[in-house]
Amino acid sequence: DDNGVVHVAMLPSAGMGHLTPFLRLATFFLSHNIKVTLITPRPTLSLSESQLLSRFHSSFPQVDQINFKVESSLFTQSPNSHMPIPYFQMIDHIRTSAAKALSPLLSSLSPPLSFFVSDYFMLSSVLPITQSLSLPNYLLFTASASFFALYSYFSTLPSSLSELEAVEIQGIPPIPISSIPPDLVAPNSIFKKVFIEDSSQVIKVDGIFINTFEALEPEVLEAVNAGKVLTAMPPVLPFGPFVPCEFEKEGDQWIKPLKWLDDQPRGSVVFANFGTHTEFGWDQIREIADGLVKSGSRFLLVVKDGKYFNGDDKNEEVGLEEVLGHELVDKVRDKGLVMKEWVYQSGILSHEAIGGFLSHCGWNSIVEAAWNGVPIFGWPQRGDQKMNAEVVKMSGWGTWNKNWGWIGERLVTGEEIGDAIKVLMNNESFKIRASKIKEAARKVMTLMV
Ligand code: BUP
Repeated sequence: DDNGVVHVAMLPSAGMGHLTPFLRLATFFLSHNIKVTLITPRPTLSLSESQLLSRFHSSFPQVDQINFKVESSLFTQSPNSHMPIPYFQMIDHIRTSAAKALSPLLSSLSPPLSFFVSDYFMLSSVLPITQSLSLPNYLLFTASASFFALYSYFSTLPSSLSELEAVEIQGIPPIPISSIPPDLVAPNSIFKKVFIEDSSQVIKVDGIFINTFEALEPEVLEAVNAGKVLTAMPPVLPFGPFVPCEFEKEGDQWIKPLKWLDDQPRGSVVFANFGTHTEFGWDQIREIADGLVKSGSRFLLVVKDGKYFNGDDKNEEVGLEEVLGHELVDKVRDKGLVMKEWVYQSGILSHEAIGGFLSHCGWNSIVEAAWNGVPIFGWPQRGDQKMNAEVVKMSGWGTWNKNWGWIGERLVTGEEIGDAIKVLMNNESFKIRASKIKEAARKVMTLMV
């Protein structure tokens, strides 16, 4: 404005994988004296999101907080702080509600906005509004640059992908159809509808922030910015790695696993955590525990409790004794720690006792592992995760097994999981490559701040 105040409004969509990078980018703006207004849809999808938002706002009271109500006939009971409904249904409702609520909100902000950063899942709801206000509109793409290439190219692809072997985009390696999110291959999903609606709008934004960096995805970043993917591509800004912030630590519960790790030898522990959407059946959890024991490594396993995660609010106690049986529980206790709650993942990954990460390959998890130089064995479950696992494999600091399939396709046995962990923990070249990636990540950060 006239007084020289730069003011940004930011609009995340739903899910921790979207909210976390938004808040990390917000802290970056704050540290550069930019005024931030955070606009969030309420209720949130998970309890973790509403808790993270409260911690963020108490750490940064200078951030203006605006909530808008998500209208949905699915919210029948009294409004909760969070609403466990299917992810893309929630996204669909947020899109419709934002399109109605935003216009009066944005034009009344003071000082007037300098620019707007919206989630990529919100693009076609937001763009007509920012355009009518002549407000520069940036996207925060919370996934990889590889997935961004697919997203921006998507509207030029044939409407049915199922007959193709692979998606070929100039300048990047072909993406096998088996690695494309199943919801984009299926004929009529909400995800596909969102993708098609938004993909053709990408050229209208002023720029795209991505939580990635040159050394992590060199080829793709070159291709998108050289106009190989779309000739009219706006500037794509590799703005990562987004680093974890103090406010992310939840209550006291983050301390326990770190204390346990303090007693383990350097590089000896495999960390197994599968993200905020993954709901394994008990039979699969039993195989995971068995595999961890068979691997011979020490381990830190997170088995989720529904209320902290998306899509399940049963909040049932996990009866590990019942699920695993006494014998396995004893073996597990010998070598590992099992956490049933939300853990401070980026803190765990930074602990020197961690030697490897058995991960679902959510993009934030991958960038956090890169930041800390932790090799990954990928067990992608859904969405963009196979493409993310491939990014890790291509840069040589981990691998994944294509035969494990998407979640629920088949039971992955303890034997297979045990063997995978042995590969992960004993591969010297993964370690060397991972420390190179870490070095590159730290270098980018010194340039940025
Ligand atoms: Br689970 C879990 N603690 O216990 P991703 C996750 N996280 O701090 P997503 C914790 O949540 P997709 C836990 O560090 C990361 O910042 C984790 O984001 C944090 O996966 C975030 O890795 C999870 O992108 O799935 O959101 O589960 O993004 O693939 O849809």
